[in-house]
Amino acid sequence: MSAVPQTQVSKERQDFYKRIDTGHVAPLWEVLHDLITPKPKTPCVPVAWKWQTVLPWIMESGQLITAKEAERRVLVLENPGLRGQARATHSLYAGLQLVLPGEIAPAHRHSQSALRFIVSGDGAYTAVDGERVTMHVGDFIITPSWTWHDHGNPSSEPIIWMDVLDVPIVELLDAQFLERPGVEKQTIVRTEGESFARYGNTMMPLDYTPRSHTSPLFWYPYTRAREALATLAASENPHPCHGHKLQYINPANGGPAMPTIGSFVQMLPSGFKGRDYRSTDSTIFSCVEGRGRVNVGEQTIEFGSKDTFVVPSWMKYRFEVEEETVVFSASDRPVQQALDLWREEA
Ligand code: 1HN
Repeated sequence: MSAVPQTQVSKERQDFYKRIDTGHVAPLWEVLHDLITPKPKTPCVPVAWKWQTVLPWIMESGQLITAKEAERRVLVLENPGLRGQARATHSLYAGLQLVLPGEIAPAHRHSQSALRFIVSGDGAYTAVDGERVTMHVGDFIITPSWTWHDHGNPSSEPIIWMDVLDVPIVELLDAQFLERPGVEKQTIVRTEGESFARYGNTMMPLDYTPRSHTSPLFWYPYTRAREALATLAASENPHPCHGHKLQYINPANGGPAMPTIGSFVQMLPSGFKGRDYRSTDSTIFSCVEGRGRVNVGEQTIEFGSKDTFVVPSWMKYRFEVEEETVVFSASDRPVQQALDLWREEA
């Protein structure tokens, strides 16, 4: 087996390749070195989207198209290494969605799973399978695969959140489905807060039987996450790479909130100088509070509240902050772990 690039290709071999090409057949040895590499070879590159840069564009989009006409008024965060593919990383889609006061983003459902991480605004809602939840900055909300969802903003201020979807994963598997009900808003069949009461208090209904791998809890309020991080920061030593870091889970099985997207929140205490870390899951970060720097490979990304940035697969990175900083993140880690592919190195 020769896994080195074939430089001089003889006339005899070229003729052979041409003949087999007509039958849709190709020689592996010409491409093997590119297919199986000693370490991850991702097209994804480190990148940051600064809030001060994107906010004016998001607000401008609000003048150009309504949420209804757009179906979803979102500016896609495209990784510079993946332009034109609507991807923030090789496996995940990310975008910033705007819903203006009085607007509705109409109901639909799709096989792709989505998360919403609220960046700016207060008092808009999303409805998931017949239950509304009011959104606040820092809240983590999931829209599981094939659940009806619509968004509305009865508040007096614009709301902006980050969407992360497993679009590229579902596309790879050719398992896309989308349905529109033909009505703008789904029928609300549950009281706001019902799911949280049932699944969000370290208790479960006695007769709970899982219908999927996804969490039955769809709203993870920032107040709870913030409180947990503050308590940890006061009681444990920070992890040398991650500070104080927690993952959002499915309370029914302890696994990730969604089977395709892992989601995390971490507090970096003031003066934190993290050690180098890398893992095979390219990760999308959104800074909630504070500010700092992340050194990724040769680059230094300065970030502050509401900025988004990406760390690609297997690139060493480390955090440094002067003030206490909270960062949300999402990646394809659950997929890699389910397939025994995930690796990390601290
Ligand atoms: C979608 O359904 C939403 O429901 C947002 O808010 C972004 C990006 C790609 C495909 C579907 C939403 C999306 C999306």
